[in-house]
Amino acid sequence: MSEQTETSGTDSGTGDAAPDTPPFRYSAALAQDIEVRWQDWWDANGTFETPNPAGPLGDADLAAERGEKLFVLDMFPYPSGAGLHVGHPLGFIGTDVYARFKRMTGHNVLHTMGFDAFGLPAEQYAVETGQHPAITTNENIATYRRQLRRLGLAHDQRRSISTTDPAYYRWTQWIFTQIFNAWFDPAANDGEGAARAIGELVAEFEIGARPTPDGRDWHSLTTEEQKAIVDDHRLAYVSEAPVNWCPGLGTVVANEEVTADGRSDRGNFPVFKRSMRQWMMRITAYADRLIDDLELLDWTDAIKTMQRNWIGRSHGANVHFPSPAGDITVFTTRPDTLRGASFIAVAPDHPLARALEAKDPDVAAFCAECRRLGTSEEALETAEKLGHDTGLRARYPFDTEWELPVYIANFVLMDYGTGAIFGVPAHDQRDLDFARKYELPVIETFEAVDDPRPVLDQAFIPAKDQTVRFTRALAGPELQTGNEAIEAAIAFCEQHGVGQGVTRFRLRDWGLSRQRYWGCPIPVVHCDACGIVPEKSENLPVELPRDVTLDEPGNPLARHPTWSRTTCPACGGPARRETDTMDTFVDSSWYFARFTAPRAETPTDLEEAAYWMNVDQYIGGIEHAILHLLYSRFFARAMHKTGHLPESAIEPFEALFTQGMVTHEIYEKLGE
Ligand code: ANZ
Ligand code: ZN
Repeated sequence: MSEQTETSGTDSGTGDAAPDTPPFRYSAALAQDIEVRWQDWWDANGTFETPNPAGPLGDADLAAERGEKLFVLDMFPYPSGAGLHVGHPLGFIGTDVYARFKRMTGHNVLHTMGFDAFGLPAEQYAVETGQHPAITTNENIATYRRQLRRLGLAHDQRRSISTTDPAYYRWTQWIFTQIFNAWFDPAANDGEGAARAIGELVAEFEIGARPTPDGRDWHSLTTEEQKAIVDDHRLAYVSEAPVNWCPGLGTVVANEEVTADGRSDRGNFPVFKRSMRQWMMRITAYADRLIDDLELLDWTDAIKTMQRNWIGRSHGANVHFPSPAGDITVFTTRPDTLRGASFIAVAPDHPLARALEAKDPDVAAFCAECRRLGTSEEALETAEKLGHDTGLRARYPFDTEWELPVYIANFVLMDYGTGAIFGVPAHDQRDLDFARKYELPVIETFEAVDDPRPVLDQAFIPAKDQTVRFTRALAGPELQTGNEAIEAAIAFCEQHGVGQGVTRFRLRDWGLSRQRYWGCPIPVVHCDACGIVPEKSENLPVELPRDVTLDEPGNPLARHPTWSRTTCPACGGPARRETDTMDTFVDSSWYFARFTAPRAETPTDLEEAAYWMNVDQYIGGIEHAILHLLYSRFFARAMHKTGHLPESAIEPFEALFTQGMVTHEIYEKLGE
């Protein structure tokens, strides 16, 4: 956006205008004069300040006089060095017009703008230029503020926050410690499941009301063993997890930050999958709720579908195939096709493949090739399907005579289901391609009722609610829908002790560790005596040190000479601070709640939050339609638990609109 005001030309309306120019022509200069004058007036008079019903920004009478509350929210921007881009005003002006209309027609409208200001670009800029990220960020925010003001947007400035402000991230850290001190009890809340305090879990173990994972008596365990069990339950926990590691940036990056050809969208450095120690949030505990509660929302079907697919709930069965190397357990959503199985395939990282790899150089070479080609879902979509016959034979669980070859296959993912499948070429296209390639039998288990025809190049995959004729049913009548047949097959497997019904999710826990400086510090310490201990709330925020070296690879916090040295909040002994910082998605998971009471000495003020929430209209980019919304929905549930959001706000965004993007094509059409 241009900051310049055009004052050239005969239209300028100032100075020695041509005699036939009217004195008050609405020229750029006159517009400038009027707008700036009013913008000054609005600022001086707090025209766009919106009263809370109580508290520091409170004015109960004024709030009542203005009318019904309305919360209009834009997705807050990352303040980049280039200033606002053309897409920002597209959304911001839309919400501003709407907010103004509502204000003029009797509503108390909350409309403000914050800055999602932690993150890699400022840090990369520091690496390149030596300018400290705090300086860059503050300059960029100042630019954005100036530009937003020039647009004349009616924002309540008093509520504007930056996620980099310690007064904000103090509460981001505090919420993190609450999540750390909680666990998910699936039995709570009449079997719906709910978060509970970690102390209650410990108490249940102590009195023997809850068995330990391996059944040993709680009191016979060492303190370390007890701690490990408790840590395994926490909603925020440390784990070894596969991550996108980007050596060029020296940090883990999110899936969204990786391009289709496996490079970082920032800097274009190669990205590798590797296992690393990571802080995680147990968002998967909420998978069912996060899917089911979508029903309540006034969002487009497209976005709901995106959320649903991302969470990816699959109902099916784990089925065990005996083999000389032990049982191979596969996950299937179509147990009704079991009688059409013609092979077993395991992932290259499956324990069975690993064991064979150590003994058999051919297997080792094949697995190495698979890893080289990449094992991400995206990479596998397009890659050629490759298999290696291990020579091992698995027994069909219902029939001692029938044996299936066991392959290692590149299209089987280790981190989905059990990392092993049974292949049914007749009813799965990928399995069919694989069977044709490796000359495996194609065995049909059902056919179309009206127009049965043999499977040749095209697998027969009817909708699950379509009735088909079973020619080789595992259980149930000849004519049944897929859904009926699946349920019958699960029951049959359970009766015969060869499998169990299970529900699986594609959703993974949220890995939030970043090995970078410009992020919110994870507020825990590591103590040799006590393990991982959250920082006391009176010691929050754990502030970033200012004096860091950004010109070498690696994590600037980890190499800071003194910052990580501290004392343990539990025992007072020497301890080390966590040097990972948080994914910026954490910062943006609750900013809207902070807007309701930006000066509260708690994350929010429940009274204000209850008045303002939910967000009545949220507007932003479709690129945030998955993770940002999912994480915010998770945080809202956590904040309800801690008493900082009302129960009605566990779905924080009532209505959502994605404004689309300004593209070159539109630009060209406008020019026509
Ligand atoms: C046998 C079968 C027969 C399958 C059939 C499908 C059709 P969704 O719906 O996405 O959950 N599968 C299971 N684990 C896998 C893994 N780790 N990597 C790759 N594929 C995997 O997909 C579930 C189906 O995907 C499962 O059901 C399994 O193939 C495959 F006619 O089992 B099915
Ligand atoms: Zn300690």
